[in-house]
Amino acid sequence: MRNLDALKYGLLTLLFVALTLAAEKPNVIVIMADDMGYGDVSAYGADTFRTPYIDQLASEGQMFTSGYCSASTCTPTRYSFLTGTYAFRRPNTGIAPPNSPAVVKPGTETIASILSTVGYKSAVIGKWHLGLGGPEGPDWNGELKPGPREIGFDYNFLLPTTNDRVPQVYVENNRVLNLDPNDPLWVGNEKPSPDHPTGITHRDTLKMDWSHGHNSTIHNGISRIGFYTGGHAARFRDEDLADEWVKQSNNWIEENKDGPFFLFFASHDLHVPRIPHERFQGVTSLGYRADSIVQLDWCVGELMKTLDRLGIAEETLVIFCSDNGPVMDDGYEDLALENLGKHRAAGPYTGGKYSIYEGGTRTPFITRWKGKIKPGVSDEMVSTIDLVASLAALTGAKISDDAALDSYNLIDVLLGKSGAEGRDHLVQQDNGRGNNYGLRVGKWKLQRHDSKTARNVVVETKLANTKVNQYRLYDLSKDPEEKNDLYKKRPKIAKRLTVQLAEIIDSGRSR
Ligand code: NG6
Ligand code: CA
Repeated sequence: MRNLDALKYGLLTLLFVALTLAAEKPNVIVIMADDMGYGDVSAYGADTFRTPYIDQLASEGQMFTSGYCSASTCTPTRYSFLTGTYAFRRPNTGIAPPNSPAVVKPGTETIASILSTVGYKSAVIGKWHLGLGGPEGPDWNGELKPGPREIGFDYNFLLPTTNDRVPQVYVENNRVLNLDPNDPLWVGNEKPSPDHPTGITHRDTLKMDWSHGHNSTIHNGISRIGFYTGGHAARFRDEDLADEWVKQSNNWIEENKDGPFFLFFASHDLHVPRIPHERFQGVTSLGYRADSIVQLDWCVGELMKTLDRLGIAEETLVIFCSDNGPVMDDGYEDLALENLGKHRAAGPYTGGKYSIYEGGTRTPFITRWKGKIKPGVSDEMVSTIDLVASLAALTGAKISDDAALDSYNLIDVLLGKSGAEGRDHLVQQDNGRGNNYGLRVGKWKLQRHDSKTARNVVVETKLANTKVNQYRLYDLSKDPEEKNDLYKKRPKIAKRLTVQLAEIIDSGRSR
C-alpha cells in the first residue's frame, strides 16, 4: 500500500514538473487606457491624428476587432479584469467615490495573486479607482490598507481614485507619498468650512471650467468631485501624471527585468480632466482629448523602448486595452465635442462610456509578444475579464474553482494561434449592480434595459427606469450601429438570448 502511495506521489510529481516545464512565463504588461474608444487609435481608423506606437504594437501582434472590456465604466471593468468575475455579481462595484473602501476584498484571488503563485512579481502603476482601506474607507494619513498589496500586488504607485475626484496625491504602497505630518490630508463629501474655495465660489479663477458636477475643491486651477484640505507637499500637477507613470514603470521594470513580472500600467489618459503635459498641448487639431491620446501613445512608446533597451521584448507579452468606451463632455469644458470634426471615437459603433451599445465596451485590444505572436487581425471575441484565466493557463497557475467565475481561458486566441476560437458569448454591463446589460452571442446582440436602474448613474435611454425590463435585439453583422430592433421580428432568437442572459446573471457564474 505504502509503495502504491509512493508511486502515485512520484507520478503526480512528474506530472507537475512536466506541466510546469510546459508552462511559459513571459513578463506581462497590461496597458489599460481610460475612456478610449474603438476609433481612438489610428490602427483602428482614426485619421485626424496618429498613434504610431500603438499602431506598431498592432502591426507586430494580434489586433482584435471584437476586443471588449466587461463594463462601460471604470470600476466594474477594473474589478472584473483583476478578479475574473463579472462586477454585477458583487455589491459596491460601481464607479467608486473618493472615500471608497477597497472594492476587491483581501482573500479574493486576483490576476496578481494567481501569477504570484508561479513566481511572478507584480505592480500596478497609475489609476486605481478601486477604493482603499477597510469598511470605514481610507485613512489618508496612516496606512492605506487594504490596497493592491493585500490582494496580490508586490508594489503599487497610484493615483488613488480618478483625477476628477479628490485628492491629487500619489500613493506608494500603503502611504500617501511626500505627506507632511504637520499638514494632514482631509478628504470628505461636505464643504469643510464656509470660506473653502470651490468651483462654484471661485469659478472665474479656474483654468478649465466644469460643465456638470466637478465643482467642489479646486487644485491646480481645476475643481473636482469631493472636498479636501491639507497634504499640500504631496499634491501633484495633472500635467505630470503621464511622465510619472512612465518613470515609475521604467524603474520597476528595470528592477524586475530578470522576471517574470506582471505590470498593470493603468494610464489616466484620456479621462477628465484632460490636462496633458504642456509639450502635448495642441499637438492635434482636436483639443486636449486627442492630445491626451497622443500622450498615451508616447507612454506606450517609452515602455516599448525600455523593453528593447533591456533586451526583453521577446520575453514580454504586451496587452493593450481600454476600461470603457469614449465620452466627450464628461464634466469639463475641454471642447472635446466642439473640436471633434469627423473623428468617430467609437468607430462604427453607437454609444460610448456608460452605455451597453457596442461603443460602450468594444475597444482597441492588442496583444504583442515579439517572436511568439504572428502578426494579424482577429475578429474572435475576447474580453479583459478573460485575462485572469488565460494568463493562468499560459503560466501553469491554478485558479480555485470558486474564483474568476466568468473568466475564460482564451490564451490560444490571444497568442494568435490559427483555428483558436474566442468567446461564444459575452455580457456587457454599464455601471454597478442592477443596471443594464448587453449580451453578444455571435452576430446577435441583445440589450436588456432593467427596470430598477440605480440612481446616480447616467441613464442613456428612455428605456431605463421602466416598470418592466425592456429588450432590444440587433444583428451586428448587418447593423453594427444597433438601430434596427429585431426583438419582435426574431422571437426565437430573442427568447433564447433573453433566457441565456437571465441564466448567466442568476446562476452566479459562467465559467
Ligand atoms: C461620473 C462623473 C464623470 C466620471 C465618471 C467616472 C459626474 C457628473 N460625472 O459620475 O465625470 O468621473 O463618474 O468615470 O460627476 S470612470 O471612467 O472612472 O468610470
Ligand atoms: Ca474609464
